[in-house]
Amino acid sequence: MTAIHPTQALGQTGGETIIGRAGDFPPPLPLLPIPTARQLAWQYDEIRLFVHFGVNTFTDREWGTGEEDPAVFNPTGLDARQWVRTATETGFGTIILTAKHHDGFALWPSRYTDHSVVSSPWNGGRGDVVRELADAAGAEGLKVGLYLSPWDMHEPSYGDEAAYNQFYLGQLRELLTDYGPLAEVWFDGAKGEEAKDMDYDFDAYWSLVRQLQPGAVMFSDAGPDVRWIGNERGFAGETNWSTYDRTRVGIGMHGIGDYLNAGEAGAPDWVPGECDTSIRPGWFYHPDQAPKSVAELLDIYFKSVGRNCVLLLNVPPTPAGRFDDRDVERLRDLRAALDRIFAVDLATGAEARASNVRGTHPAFEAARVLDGDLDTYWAVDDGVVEARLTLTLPTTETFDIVRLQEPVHMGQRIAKYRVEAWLNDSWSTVATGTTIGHKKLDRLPHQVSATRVRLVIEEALAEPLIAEIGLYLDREQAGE
Ligand code: FUL
Repeated sequence: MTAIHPTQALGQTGGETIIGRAGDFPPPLPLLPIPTARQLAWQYDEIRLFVHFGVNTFTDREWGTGEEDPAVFNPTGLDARQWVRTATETGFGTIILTAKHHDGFALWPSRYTDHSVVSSPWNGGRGDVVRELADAAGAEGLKVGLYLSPWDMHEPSYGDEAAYNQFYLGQLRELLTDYGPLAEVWFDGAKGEEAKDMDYDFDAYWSLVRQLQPGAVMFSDAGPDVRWIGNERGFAGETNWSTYDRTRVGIGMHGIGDYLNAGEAGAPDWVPGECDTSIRPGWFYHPDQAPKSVAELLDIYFKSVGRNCVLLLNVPPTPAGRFDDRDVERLRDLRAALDRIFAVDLATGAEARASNVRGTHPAFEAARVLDGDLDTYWAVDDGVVEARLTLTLPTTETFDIVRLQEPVHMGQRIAKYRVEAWLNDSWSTVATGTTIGHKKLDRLPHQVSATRVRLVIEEALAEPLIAEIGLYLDREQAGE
């Protein structure tokens, strides 16, 4: 059977919406590299919760020494269910625990060391924090991730490459096999100046994770699945490509912060950024520290999730083993603020028209940016890179936030855009930007009241695709 171009079949010439068989016109080619299924699941989580807990919680330190007496680890009211409830209530999809930090103290009863919960008075040496978390999270449908520090100040074999790598792989296998499915494994790159010189066998570590937990993304400076964003403030670059060249980075390498922060356009590896930061100044709990304000946390959200990243926000349990009430309150307030800001999408009900629609086909029409579905998108004809999409709102609306989303399952494409509003009989630029990726949130310096808003794509690595556009008013910022 001869394929008929749907435009011919439907006698369509203009950019109007047409009724046709969506399957007749295939999607454009993806722009490689594209994310794996586990990377997409990670990206759609948007926010993950980090938990730093261990001997440092009891010694009031950020980095331990490796010489801590395990007896210091004695939480009086450890309540992993409270961590999990807080996470689910406030919108986190995954919780990641430091199963072992640099001091080497294992929060689970590892067979390969007695520097662990078995030597602590907690639960008479029969406790297992990783188990408590896995059970509590499993009951609530929250995903779990684990952090196993390669740098280990306690382990005597550290410095002997073969022996330590075997030890580390032994511990890693325990975590990968004994606690159910893991969504993320965190490989930290920190190593003290005084630490013995040795190379970690990351190829072996990563291969073991793939073999035993194929659904887990692995985090490090060098990926392989998600990369450190280059700072601990939680800020991605304004330009943030999910692609970079893994051969240009090494774990713990100095001088790569800017590269990690921005990624690289057109680079060969899909390794999107994760923004890790803490709700408090430290990663571990310190009684004299306080949580950041909602305004600070919102700023972090807009500069992480709103810049094509996943935000990994740390909340440190107290020595009792619970989240501090002030931190829980702050997370609830953050959730309430986000819900308030994004409750009403002012673009709802708008009419969408584009300068070009792929094959003038409904599957790719402009209105796809308003259908709430990240899998569908507005697309242009092959060879078209510059394009415009105009939204005519049902009535004049006032907004100060613009949400743009690319369907990243097709690759990341857009390199430069502007958003314009029809004001006083002409188009005025209200926002400019470079990359978009999974989600770009532009906070406008002023409120804009307009009936027509348009997105102008100025540069793209391939035909641009847009999955979603939204407009919001942050009433609090607006002083209402
Ligand atoms: C760093 C570590 O040295 C900090 O203690 C913390 O765990 C942070 C998330 O990563 O590299």
